[in-house]
Amino acid sequence: MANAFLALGSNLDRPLLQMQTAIAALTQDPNINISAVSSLYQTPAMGPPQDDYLNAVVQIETSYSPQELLCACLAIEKQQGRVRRECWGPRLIDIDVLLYDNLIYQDKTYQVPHPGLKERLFVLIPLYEIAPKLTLPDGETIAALLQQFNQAEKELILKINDSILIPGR
Ligand code: PH2
Ligand code: MG
Ligand code: MG
Repeated sequence: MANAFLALGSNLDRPLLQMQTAIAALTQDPNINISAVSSLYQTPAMGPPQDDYLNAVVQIETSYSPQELLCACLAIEKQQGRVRRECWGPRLIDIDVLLYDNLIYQDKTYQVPHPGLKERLFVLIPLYEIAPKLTLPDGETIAALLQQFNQAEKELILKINDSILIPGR
């Protein structure tokens, strides 16, 4: 079993429902066990002007290989009706593999750790919430990365509910 972290994001067509549906789909997958779900955050869009996003991070245990895990995430996106339009444009649901154990991997279409992880407060803040002691494969800690942002930037990442995403609550 591997320990992995996924980032979820949505800013189209009832984002809360999209986030809940994605978590339900992950729960249904026999090769994935959810071990932690962060709070839900409302975050300003990075990229072209568009609606705010909902973001969250999920920790899982999985018997999937890194490649299989990516395929499973893309399949859930597709099942929810995601159509890929402009790069960084609005999206129904985005499920990104952030980390997979201490793996460092890169090919043409897939990079672990996720290449945007260190620069994105909408990932770092929910990740820190569920894994405050986490160290990246390169030895950097999430806590140290977070210290590089100022308070004003952090305040834009709004925690909107503590447990709304946890199935059954
Ligand atoms: N995802 C993007 C582009 N911009 N902005 C926010 N706030 N949250 C996201 O998840 C996000 C984004 C590309 O994946
Ligand atoms: Mg993605
Ligand atoms: Mg993404």
